[in-house]
Amino acid sequence: MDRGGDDLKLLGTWASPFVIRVKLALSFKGQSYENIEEEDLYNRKSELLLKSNPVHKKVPVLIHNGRPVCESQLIVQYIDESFRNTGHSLLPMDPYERATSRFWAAYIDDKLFASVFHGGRAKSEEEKANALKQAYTSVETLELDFREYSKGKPFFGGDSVGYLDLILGGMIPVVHYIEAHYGIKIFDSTRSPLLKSWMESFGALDAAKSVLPSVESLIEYSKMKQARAAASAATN
Ligand SMILES: N[C@@H](CCC(=O)N[C@@H](CS)C(=O)NCC(=O)O)C(=O)O
Repeated sequence: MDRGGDDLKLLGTWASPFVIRVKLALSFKGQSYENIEEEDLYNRKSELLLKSNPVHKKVPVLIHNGRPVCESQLIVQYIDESFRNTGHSLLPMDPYERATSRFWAAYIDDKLFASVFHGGRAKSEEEKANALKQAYTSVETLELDFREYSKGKPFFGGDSVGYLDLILGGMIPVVHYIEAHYGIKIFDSTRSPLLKSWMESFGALDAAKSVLPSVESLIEYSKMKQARAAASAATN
């Protein structure tokens, strides 16, 4: 990988779907970077994060030659535009198709990701069931979009990976984790056969495999977080 005089630093936490999508973009564009892990994102944010993303104070932040770029969807677009000559283009060239890609990226975060996230934090079984229902509805809508978008090809980008593949690709580890931990299949062969095979094809690509954390590491991480929360509840 050639840094080509570009200094890239990525502030993140390894399990975050938002951070993973940025890592995927850097990987598919063949860019190396310095990975800076926030040690304790929810209790003590680093000075670098507070200085780089003073508005939201969230990861990921990509620092390119000293200048921070925030918000994962915008970072992926920035990477695509900044490294036009390496790898292939992620967003389509046609303005209408670009707008449509951005529309579906927002849908993935605002509907699918949001319901999965709420399901994980639900306080009651009813809340959990509602979140899951919402997630399935979003998956069905996205399946229809994928059918139209991919035109029988394996990826949202057609024969090669594009913007939406990376945006949704960041969620793959959490989808595997939910299946392993709760026995819930977010993408399955009845509701979303195309997305299920998309997930398998995408996850098998070298540029994705080198980035996506394993389900085992996420299970360990979640156990560690639960133990930490229990310990802090016991001392308070
Ligand atoms: N919309 C943001 C969401 C980023 C986000 O929620 N990051 C989480 C980690 S997964 C975070 O930094 N949370 C810290 C906090 O909420 O204080 C993006 O796409 O970058």
